[in-house]
Amino acid sequence: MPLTILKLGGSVLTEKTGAPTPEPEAINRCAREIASFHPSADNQLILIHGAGSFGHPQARKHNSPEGFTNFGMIEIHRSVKSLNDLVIKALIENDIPAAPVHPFSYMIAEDARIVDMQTAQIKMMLERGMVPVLHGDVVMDRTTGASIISGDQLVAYLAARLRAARAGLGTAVDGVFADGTVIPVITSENFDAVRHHLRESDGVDVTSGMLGKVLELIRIDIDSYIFNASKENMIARFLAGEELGTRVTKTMEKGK
Ligand code: IP8
Repeated sequence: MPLTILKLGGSVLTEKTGAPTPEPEAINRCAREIASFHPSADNQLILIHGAGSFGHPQARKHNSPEGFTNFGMIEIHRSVKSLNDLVIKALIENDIPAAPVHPFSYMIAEDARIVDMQTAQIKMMLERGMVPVLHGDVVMDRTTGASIISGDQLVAYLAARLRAARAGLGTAVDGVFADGTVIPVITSENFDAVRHHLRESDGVDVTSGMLGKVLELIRIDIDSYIFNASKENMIARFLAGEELGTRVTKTMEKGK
């Protein structure tokens, strides 16, 4: 303890559109910055990454009114798993004991919301100083058969369930913008006033968009930050405890 949860967006790690294309330099830079945090049993870290071009185009291709076919689900999962392999490899090369944890294998959703997830393994990994690395994924869904769970939803779920001290969403933008400037704090108190500035998913992203990110983070009672992980050193600064980008939290009193 304490536990930090960091998500790296798919747009940071991959070329977001078109065929699955990683950004190896960005992946390595992220791994180097994470290494500077020295994750350990006393300084616990869970990493989550988005799918980028390894998941969104595939999910879009296989989405139909009848839901995902078995082979469609398998293709989506295998694709995002191959990005997870690249991330894990870069982390290990930077001396981080990173362990893959695939939501598809042990999570159940209802109507695209997580309802059942085993966390005992994750807790045991953290107690040993390992860094579990999860990702947005396709998962079995009791309502729809199968659904896409974003890394953002995983961040909020795990942060609440494992009582994280801090969470961060590293994106390719500086935070949540209103009229060209970054909004410093969003809480349930000012959410209605800023909501119209938040964009829903663009054409590529099958999940969140900025509105979805804020809606995930605002339900949980800890300080979360939406910041720019594409810029050098921002991940290291977030992990070192700095306030960056937009802070999102449930109520003003809980925040700093
Ligand atoms: O990139 C989406 O996760 P996200 C997961 O965190 C898939 O929204 C498979 C599209």
